[in-house]
Amino acid sequence: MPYQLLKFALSKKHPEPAFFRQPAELKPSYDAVIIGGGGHGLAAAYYLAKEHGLTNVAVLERGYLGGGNTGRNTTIIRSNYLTPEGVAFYDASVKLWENLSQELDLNLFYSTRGHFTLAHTESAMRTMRWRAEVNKQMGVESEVVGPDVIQAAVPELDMSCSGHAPILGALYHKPGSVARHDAVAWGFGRAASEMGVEIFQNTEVTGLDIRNGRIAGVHTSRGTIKTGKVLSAVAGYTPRITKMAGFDTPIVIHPLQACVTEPMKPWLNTILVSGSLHVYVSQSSRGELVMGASLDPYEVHATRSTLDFVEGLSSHILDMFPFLAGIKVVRQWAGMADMTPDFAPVMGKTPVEGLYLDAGWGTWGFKATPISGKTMAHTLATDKPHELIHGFRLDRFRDFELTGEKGAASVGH
Ligand code: FAD
Ligand code: PYC
Repeated sequence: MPYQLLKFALSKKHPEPAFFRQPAELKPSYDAVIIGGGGHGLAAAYYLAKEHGLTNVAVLERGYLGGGNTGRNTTIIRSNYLTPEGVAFYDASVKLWENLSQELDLNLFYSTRGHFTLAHTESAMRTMRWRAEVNKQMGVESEVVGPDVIQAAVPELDMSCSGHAPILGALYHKPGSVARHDAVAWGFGRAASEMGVEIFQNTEVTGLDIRNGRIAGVHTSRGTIKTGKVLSAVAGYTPRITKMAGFDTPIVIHPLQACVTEPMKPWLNTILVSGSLHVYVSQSSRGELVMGASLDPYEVHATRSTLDFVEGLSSHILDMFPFLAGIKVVRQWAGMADMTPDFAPVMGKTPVEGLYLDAGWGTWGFKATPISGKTMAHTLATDKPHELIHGFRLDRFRDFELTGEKGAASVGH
């Protein structure tokens, strides 16, 4: 078997097809440049080419595709948000997700499991009722359910959480799903590349060329490019880009950590979140439990992991599932979450003409990948913000018109 594999790998007769074209050199100019080869940047490139015929586009990625938060998240997809702006936006994303494997001709392992947000206090129950009402009003399937429904869905769950935090009920959101994160980056990248978009890995944007308040080009580790349109989709690196552009946003960077256990036989067929215990957990198609907790409480621009995190998370997971006591955590990692004060993203135009921002994705942006790509492509191509992103404009902080989504974040803060 290893010999066969080696033979295949070295064979010139059956080379693996490259996922996307890798041009040797940057062109001197492009119609648009996208900074960041995560899901959002690549999705924007895809929709720019597909829906607006803009293909003279370069995507510049300082590392490798999907190596940022796209490849580090726990892949929860849902639209059970709190504000009408949020619900409409994430619902449009879920609708795109449902057909994305077919559209990109790549199996994204999109798996609809249902999503329970557990409530352990009366005030949490009140928020669940509020979310359920907003969701239903907007045609999104969410309902408040009692302990019997939760126990029937997850018989292994200790409903008293070892006596520490008895579960009173939950918000149940039937469309809640998970997907394979790195495939999302590859799928959008491949499809964009097939339409003519050029993707450059190991290519870092080091400066912006701004003349008379307009973007004129970008400086990169491989030379300078002229362009009149730049989209920054760099998540945890956003403050570095806005510093280059000479304006500020209220985004701060906090690490968010996650981990997986060794594989087990399938037993958890849904997605469980507990804001009070700071836990979210699902079981991957490989049988691992994929788990995360709250943000690290201080601003750090790094992706280091801590023992503190695994200890805290494990103790809460064991409150919920004492039978997991002998199961090993086999991997842990972190991403840099670009947090906003109202837990909604920052999307659209900036004080620099021709420079657009897709940022503030904090702990919630994976589910938004397709719709952020589609709406940012529209915004870039037409120079008019897409109607779905009005609630996410940068100016809302100046105008005191926040889009408060904190009550719908899965992650404790
Ligand atoms: P990224 O994937 O981070 O891509 C940005 C890219 O820009 C990076 O690859 C980076 O290398 C590149 N870059 C940066 N600076 C430069 C430069 N100067 N030049 C060139 N390239 C540059 N969201 C959910 O919806 N559900 C979840 O369950 C969930 N869980 C999460 C769990 C964890 C542990 C973390 C960290 C995040 C989680 N998120 C979740 C959030 C989600 O992962 C992100 O919001 C989303 O992936 C952001 O995608 P992106 O494409 O904007 O950014
Ligand atoms: O947005 O659903 C979410 C989420 C879960 C874990 C991190 N983010």
